[in-house]
Amino acid sequence: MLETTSLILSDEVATAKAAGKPIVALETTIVTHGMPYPENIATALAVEDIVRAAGAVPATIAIMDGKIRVGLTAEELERLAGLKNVMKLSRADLAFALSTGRPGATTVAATMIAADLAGIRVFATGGIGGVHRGAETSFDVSADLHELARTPVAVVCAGAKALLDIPKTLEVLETLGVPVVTYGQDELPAFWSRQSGLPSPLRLDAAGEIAAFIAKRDELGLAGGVLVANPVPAADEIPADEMRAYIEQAIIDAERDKIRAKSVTPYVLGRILELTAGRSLVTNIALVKNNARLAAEIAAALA
Ligand code: PSU
Repeated sequence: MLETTSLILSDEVATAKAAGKPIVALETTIVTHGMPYPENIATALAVEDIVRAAGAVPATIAIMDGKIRVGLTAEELERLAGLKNVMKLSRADLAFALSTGRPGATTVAATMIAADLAGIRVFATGGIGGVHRGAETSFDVSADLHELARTPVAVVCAGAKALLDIPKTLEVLETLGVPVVTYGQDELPAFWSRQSGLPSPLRLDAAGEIAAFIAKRDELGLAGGVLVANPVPAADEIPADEMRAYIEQAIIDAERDKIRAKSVTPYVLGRILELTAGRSLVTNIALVKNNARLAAEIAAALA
């Protein structure tokens, strides 16, 4: 582990590290920018319990009081969710939050950086950022993709969020040398839906196989992480045919309201929540829990 004065591990995480127990990193942008209150807190705590029940230790990451906190108490999570002006942090501004003392939630990119500093290899989230629709003119490509290319953390997600341009997201991941492994099916999942219409570049059917793949990449000294795409359980999905109209409407609304850069994803997620009358949130919660379970199994197989 890289010890820095900016990094603080909770007692639970520090004890797990010392004992060589499996640890799963969890992000906080989903709490502050991805889900409404109080479902955000309830989900974050439930996800931690799922990780524990699967035999691993959760490490929820955020920037508070000028420190990277790896492992938060329920009270600290509540405090973070209740703060105004919490920054949505990525690689570019993580250190800014530390130097200015501003509170910050970590995106996939910033959570990977913090997890790597803390020596944590596996991270569960909902969906990664990617290439936005219209990126050929806006150039809006999430820093999550470049982080996956350079930081050795396996990210378990339910695919790229379907509001993105998924074919272009896959192309960029391929160019960057990031392996995309779908768990248990041939087709890449699309966050709220099990189907994306696109074949997954790679497929594995067991956590142990995913751990073995990660270990082989380490042996070869390959930089970067692995993206694991875990389809939302069938009982919880919103089929892709049905999601399409909601997503298109939400994107039209975002353009009308001139939403740009970091605000696009939170805005579109919020609009889709309204358009689906809350169903998208139920699906989002289910897929995050499902990802936490698989991440804990992968972490246990690696440990
Ligand atoms: N997963 C969810 N909801 C979210 C996110 C992930 O279920 O809100 C967050 C992650 O932190 C991811 C971010 O890094 O959305 C992507 O933001 P952008 O598209 O602006 O890069």
